[in-house]
Amino acid sequence: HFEWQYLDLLRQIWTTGHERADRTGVGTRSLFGATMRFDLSDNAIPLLTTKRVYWKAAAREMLWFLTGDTNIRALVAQGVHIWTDWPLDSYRKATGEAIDRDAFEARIIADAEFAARWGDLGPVYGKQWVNWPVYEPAGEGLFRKRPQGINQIAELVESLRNNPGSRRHIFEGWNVAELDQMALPPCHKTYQFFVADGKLTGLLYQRSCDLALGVPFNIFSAALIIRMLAQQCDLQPGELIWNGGDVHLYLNHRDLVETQLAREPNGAPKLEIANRPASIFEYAIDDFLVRDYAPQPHISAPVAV
Ligand code: DHF
Ligand code: TMP
Repeated sequence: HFEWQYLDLLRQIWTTGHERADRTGVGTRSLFGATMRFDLSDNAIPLLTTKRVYWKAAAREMLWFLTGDTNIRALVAQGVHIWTDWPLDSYRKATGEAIDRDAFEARIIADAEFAARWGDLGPVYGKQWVNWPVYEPAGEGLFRKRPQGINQIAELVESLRNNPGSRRHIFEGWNVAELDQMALPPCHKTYQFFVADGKLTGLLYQRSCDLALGVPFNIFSAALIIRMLAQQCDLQPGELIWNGGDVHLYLNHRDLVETQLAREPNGAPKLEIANRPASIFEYAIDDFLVRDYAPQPHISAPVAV
């Protein structure tokens, strides 16, 4: 079962990881450099079965990335809460107000100006993926920003269709010049693709990996974008190769780790894409159907901000 790779990594890091102080103050056990491979043929999707993963939140996040939006308002309006804690933390620190998460989200939805001021994550994933900024000379040593940046995703679709043998099928979130404006520098930062025998394989390089909370979302999302790209380019799905840099478990995830390691994978979830829209930018959440998913109960754990 594909999931043993994940469970083995969970066990290995919990038992032998380097214990380190981290940015959040929580502390982690950490392993540097890990790989998992997932077969995506016959609609197979790497969705964990040893705990319920809210795959629709991950799919909605992926669709939000593809719009280029970086404000959490559109996510919150769809009931997706995974990005709320970072703007909430900035807001609390800036104002000293002891607002709770639900009240903050309610204001983000009710008040567009408030959302514009407090809900933006900066030029993160979506912005870099579909609108990477470009500067052009404006004389006298000055530069101006082009109104429209580079759409890496549109260019990738073109290159997969027209030049499948290329070794340059990449999109990248790590815009060095803008890291300081981002709420968090990209974790899933580089995606590369490979076409052989009519199949599309993707490799994700993730520099920093919260194995318990983030990674279950990240592998599902990476498989999803491979499936969308394959459909748009008339290719079959090949594999997802996930490469982690700093792969860690937060020290306050002990209960999750012990509960999950006491379980065994069950079943083989499938992802069906029910429509083929005219472009990669026109998928809707209802186009995605997960079948044969009967996971074990969700395991909640605190997220380190
Ligand atoms: N910071 C940290 N420390 N870990 C992360 O995984 C992380 N991920 C981010 C932003 N910053 C991060 C964006 N992605 C959850 C999942 C993914 C995600 C952020 C949070 C999460 O909390 N998942 C829980 C609850 C999901 C829900 O209620 O919708 C889970 O159990 O999967
Ligand atoms: P860092 O920027 O100090 O590395 O902290 C980012 C944390 O968020 C780290 O624990 C990794 C985690 N993370 C994921 O695992 N997946 C994600 O998609 C995101 C956004 C963050």
